[in-house]
Amino acid sequence: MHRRQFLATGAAASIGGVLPNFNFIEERSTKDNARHFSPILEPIDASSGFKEFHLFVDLVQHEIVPGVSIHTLAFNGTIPGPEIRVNEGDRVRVHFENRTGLNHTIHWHGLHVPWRMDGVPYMTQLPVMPDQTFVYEFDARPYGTHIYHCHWGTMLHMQAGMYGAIIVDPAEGQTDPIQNVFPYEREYTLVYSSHDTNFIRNELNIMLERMKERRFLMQNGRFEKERFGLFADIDDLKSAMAKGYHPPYTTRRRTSADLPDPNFFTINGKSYPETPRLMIREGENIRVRLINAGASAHSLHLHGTDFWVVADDGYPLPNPRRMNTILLAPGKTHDIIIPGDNPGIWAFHDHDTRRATNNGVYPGGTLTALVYEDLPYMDRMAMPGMAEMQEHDPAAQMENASMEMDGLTHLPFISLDQ
Ligand SMILES: [Cu+2]
Repeated sequence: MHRRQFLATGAAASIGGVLPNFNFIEERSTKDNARHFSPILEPIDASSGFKEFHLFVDLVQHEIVPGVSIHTLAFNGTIPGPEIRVNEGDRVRVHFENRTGLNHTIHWHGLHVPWRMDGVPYMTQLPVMPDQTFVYEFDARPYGTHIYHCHWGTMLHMQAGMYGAIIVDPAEGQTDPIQNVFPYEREYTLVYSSHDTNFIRNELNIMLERMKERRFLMQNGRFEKERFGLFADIDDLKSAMAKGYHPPYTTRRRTSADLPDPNFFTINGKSYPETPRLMIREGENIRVRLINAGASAHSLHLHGTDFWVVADDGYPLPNPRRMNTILLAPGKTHDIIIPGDNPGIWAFHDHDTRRATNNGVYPGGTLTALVYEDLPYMDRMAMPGMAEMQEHDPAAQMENASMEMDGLTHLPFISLDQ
């Protein structure tokens, strides 16, 4: 038997189950880890007096974890969409181009934009239809961590991937109110979401077919608003019903089997083991912006220390609160400060453990870790319990021996190479 094969068999045997499993924090340098965060969107033009950005939506193939890719919707080709950073008071212009066969809008969640820029279809604007570009224009306010997302068919479009972070920094020349209280140099944005991959695939196919039909009928002057559920007001609906129109909720009932039942839980579009890590050094504070762009709540717990909750929906809290578990409800943002006061490698995970799985299999989901970059090499390599395990478990002993032959002394840990 090949050594690698033996190693895999040994690992499965030692957990006593039939499920293939893995448990590791892979080797990842700080530089590699940086790739697990969204790039910041570059303005296209600053000469107009506006900070102008270009966002587009297209169908993409997105990998959640190795072996699981979905065909879905994304802003600028990535999930989440790129991070937009502006300063308070900036005049902002976003050219939003629809490259798909579906309708979309953008809602600026937490920002106080003019109402016609709020992105709610048929309430504040018409949907941005296939091949159209819509220009959103607003002043960036208030300060803080916010979200942008599609507001058309949100049950599908948001979990499909149409969300991102929009962060309003203090006005140019002003210092950050949180920086004033908790000096920090590094910050991380973690955007949480949950996805039902079957629901996304089925609904996207249905919607694309429906839009094809709608476009065909419109082009041929045979578009009937009833067929697409478009009514001017409640009387319009009632008169259509008097003529035989049945609203879909009267003819069928969707059960939990038809509604989204998420099987993947992501941070920045990826599930464990591909989740971003929080890198820290002893003595420093890091700022972490937690955003929930999904429809599941996350009860996030940090091992090893407490963090300070410093902002709620973007607003700096006058009295920061110290805790180790925070409920991140759908649509919420919280900023936390983690002090580097207990060197180690510490789990940071959802305490609703169903959300620490991939397709129901643990470990996975939003599991991640706070990792000290300056942890001494020997501390990282010496795994407590390893010696005892070798003494009493012949399988583990053999497994470890074969790992040594492969040039590994112990289970793979995080590499601290810069
Ligand atoms: Cu959309």
